[in-house]
Amino acid sequence: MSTIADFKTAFMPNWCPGCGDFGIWGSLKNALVEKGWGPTDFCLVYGIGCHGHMVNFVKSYAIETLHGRPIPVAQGIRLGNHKLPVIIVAGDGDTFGEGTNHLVHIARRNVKATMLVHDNQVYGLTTGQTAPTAPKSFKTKSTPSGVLEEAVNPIAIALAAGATFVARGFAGDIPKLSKLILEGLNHPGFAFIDILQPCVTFNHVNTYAWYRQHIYDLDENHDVENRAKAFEKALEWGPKVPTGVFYKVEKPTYEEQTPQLDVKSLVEQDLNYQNLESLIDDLV
Ligand SMILES: Cc1ncc(C[n+]2csc(CCOP(=O)(O)OP(=O)(O)O)c2C)c(N)n1
Ligand code: SF4
Ligand SMILES: [Mg+2]
Repeated sequence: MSTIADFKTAFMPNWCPGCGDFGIWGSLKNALVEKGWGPTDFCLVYGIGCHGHMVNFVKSYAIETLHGRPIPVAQGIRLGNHKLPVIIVAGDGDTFGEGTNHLVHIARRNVKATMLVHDNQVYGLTTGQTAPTAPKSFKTKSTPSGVLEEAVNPIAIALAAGATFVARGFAGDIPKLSKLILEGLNHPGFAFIDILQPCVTFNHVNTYAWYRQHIYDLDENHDVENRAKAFEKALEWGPKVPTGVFYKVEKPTYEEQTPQLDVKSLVEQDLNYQNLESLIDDLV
């Protein structure tokens, strides 16, 4: 059993007042408490961005990686110690700019990890440039005449790549987001959660008010095992923006299919008996 206080650090968040990151921070801690995990029961892997500052505000095993690279680090942790649950906290820049390829591969491998994408449509930390999730025509300091490209569709990319749990949450609804994150933590495979996160400083289009007017919950009639239906819902964006679980199926994980991890995790294995001399001889 744990309590919210167990995750307290010496630092208070330095996000802009009203930032959607606060909602994700609170929801994650709620989900961890509900799951019954304490700070040493899992590892948080962060990218670089405003979201990554959370490394200072949640007490746990954690690593703040490079911009775009939290996914490969998380996969490395899983292969080294697949008994340690991993949660990836990434930005939309992290995930769909420099790190896009990694998302495709972790999804098709079905590595057991829960991924929370802080989707604010901008590069918050570097002061508001356009992210690949920004809508066409969106004006920022890096696109003063408006974005020329179409926005990437995080849900459709995760589905196409083969993610076994694909969901969208909203940072402005902490009770629902806490539940969704818990569902992601409980999923026995790769769980991708795109979280609509208002950036109150640099995104004056997708505000809390905008989301509240446009989002709706996928209802209980939505068949979460129907991938085609999930794609259909993924393409809805505009007057209506669906939130909730789009897709959820169970498949063997990468770790389960790796024979070297059958008996023990790599960190538990004794490396002394390995004689690598002949291998080295072959290479020299
Ligand atoms: C390899 C590398 N490339 C670029 C940067 C510069 N950089 C730091 S944060 C950032 C963008 C962050 O945007 P996002 O991932 O959306 O996170 P947010 O700040 O919006 O939470 C960039 C481009 C960096 N630190 N390292
Ligand atoms: S710049 Fe945006 S994302 Fe970063 S802390 Fe401020 S409101 Fe949040
Ligand atoms: Mg961002």
